[in-house]
Amino acid sequence: MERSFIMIKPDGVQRGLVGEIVKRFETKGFTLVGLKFMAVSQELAEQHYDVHRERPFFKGLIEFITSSPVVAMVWEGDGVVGASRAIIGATNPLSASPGTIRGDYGVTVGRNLIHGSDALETAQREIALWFKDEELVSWQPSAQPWLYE
Ligand code: IDP
Ligand code: MG
Repeated sequence: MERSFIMIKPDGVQRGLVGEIVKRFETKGFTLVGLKFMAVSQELAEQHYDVHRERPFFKGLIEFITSSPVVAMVWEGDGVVGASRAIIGATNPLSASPGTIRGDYGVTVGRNLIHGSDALETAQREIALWFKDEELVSWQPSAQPWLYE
């Protein structure tokens, strides 16, 4: 089944939103298959945001992501990559719809609380970058027959 890489950024952790954010993925019906609370190294941050290396905000973004711990997660489910982007909301929290995580809790693009993979291939790359195979647990939630026909 499809998997996505989701990370609660330092502002989400510092603002005490970990439980609230995890809850949104959990109650939607997605399955948690990996989770770790961690400090992010300069190298990992730069690899993760490699596509933005030439952007003017890159330096500030790396400083922000490495400034304080994050929660790195892998969630599984049908259509989880696209659905996660919808749950998260637009990159700029001021443009993000109410009801989305960024729409409900953020006010500025440089502090937008959470990352979610933007496509299947990106998800595969990011999961491999952040997690070892043995850190991911394949399991069958007992609610599965009540979520999928
Ligand atoms: P996304 O997180 O919604 O996929 P991207 O465009 O991939 O958005 O940008 C990655 C991250 O870089 C954003 O989530 C945000 O933290 C940061 N970022 C993007 N654009 C800006 C900007 O104009 N100023 C400051 N930070 C930005
Ligand atoms: Mg992105």
